[in-house]
Amino acid sequence: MAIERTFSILKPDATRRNLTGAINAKIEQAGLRIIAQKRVWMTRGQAETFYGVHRERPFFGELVDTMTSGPVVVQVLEGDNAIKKYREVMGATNPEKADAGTIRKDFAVSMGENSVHGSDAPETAAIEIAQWFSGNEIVG
Ligand code: 3AN
Repeated sequence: MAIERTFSILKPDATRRNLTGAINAKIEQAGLRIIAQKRVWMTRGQAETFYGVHRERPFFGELVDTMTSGPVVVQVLEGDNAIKKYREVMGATNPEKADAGTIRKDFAVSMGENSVHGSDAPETAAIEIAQWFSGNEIVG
């Protein structure tokens, strides 16, 4: 199996409800290592850049509002097939459709406030990690 890195965000709905530790426990229980982590409050510009692929979607404004409504925790996760594994741990985008035991099933409020983000492919993981971390902040 390939050791991969993925980018994760614990969203404002999660930090607001003091769920950082509970979500990190699920991440670590799945065998993923948190090799970089910091708490930041995104500017609108940072959120618009981060979600640039969704710029034309009807929910873009709501997404940027939500992501800038409070602090987030940005992370780099490492492990075997980390991108796919973290998406399994996260659960479906719509928490009503998420499998039992996933982060979104247990913690998400709605489609917009769905507690976590995880990269969807190696190329996007590399871009997202580079937006938030410099090399010496990642200790694998
Ligand atoms: P995922 O985060 O599961 O990869 P994407 O990439 O389709 O999902 O969507 C990015 C983010 O946009 C989601 N995490 C969610 O917060 C928000 N989002 C997606 N679809 C909707 C929707 N129909 N209404 C509101 N927010 C949405």
